[in-house]
Amino acid sequence: MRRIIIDTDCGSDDAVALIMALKSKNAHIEAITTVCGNVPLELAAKNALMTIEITNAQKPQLYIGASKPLMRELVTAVNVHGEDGMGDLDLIHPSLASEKEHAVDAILRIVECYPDEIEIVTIGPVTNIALAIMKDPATMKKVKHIYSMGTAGFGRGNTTPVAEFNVYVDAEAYDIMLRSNIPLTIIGFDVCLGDAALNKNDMEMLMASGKKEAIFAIQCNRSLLEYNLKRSGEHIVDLPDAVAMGVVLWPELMLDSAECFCKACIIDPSTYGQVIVDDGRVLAVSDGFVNHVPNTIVCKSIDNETFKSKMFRFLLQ
Ligand SMILES: [Ca+2]
Repeated sequence: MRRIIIDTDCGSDDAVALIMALKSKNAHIEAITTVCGNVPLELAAKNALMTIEITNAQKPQLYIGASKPLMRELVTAVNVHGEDGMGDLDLIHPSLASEKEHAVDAILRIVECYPDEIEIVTIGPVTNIALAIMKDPATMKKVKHIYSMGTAGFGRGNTTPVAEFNVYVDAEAYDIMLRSNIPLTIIGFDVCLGDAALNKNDMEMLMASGKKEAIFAIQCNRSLLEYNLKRSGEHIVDLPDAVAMGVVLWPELMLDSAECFCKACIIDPSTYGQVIVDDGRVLAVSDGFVNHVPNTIVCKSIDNETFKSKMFRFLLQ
């Protein structure tokens, strides 16, 4: 049985990813830890607790982590996911409660308990991960693998022309994670679009199913749908965190990947949060990996059809 910790800034696409993970029969969710990002910290915890409560599956404990990025003020995405991060439908009245222990301490304790077994899935800014690395780098060396939904991958940013949201919120933290030498797989925003997104037919099918988790997954993404309709006229809900969780739960979804040297830009405001993804190719004045060692595996494409059918099976169980 795999042992997984999920670190989330629980907005609406995080909720779908959590439902998938909680329902997995092959992964034991050792803890859910929360971080500020899509929404402020308090709402991230409420939204995650709500999702645990509504999902008829594993009920892991929840630990609250960082309330602000390492060096900057918090930038949220409430314009995308709603003021409450879950479509502003007043869905949030969890009766479950969080644990007292800080998320960073919980991560370190659990990793120490299961050395070289813990896989961490980050579906928000990685402030908690960076804090854990700074607090106890020796323990964090015992993390088996980190899967990160973050960066624009080989595509364009979604928050600035070059930066993806999770990195943009706390690029210093991402920089620390990239330099940590913990085995890392990145699922970038570029592979979460197109046919990986829910279309109108998918949403109608899930809503008509009468299944609680499926309806919740669509309802909580209402603001995201409206944002996409307004921005591009497309009736779609993109679920980057669910795609990343799919790659974690079903590795065969990743059709193509590359070992890369990734570097977070943290100095210049115009490139803040950009992650340079160097796949080692020799360019005019770039010499491939001669001066660098690859520090990540970056996902290049996924099997969208299989992802969606597996996700639907979990939502409709
Ligand atoms: Ca997220």
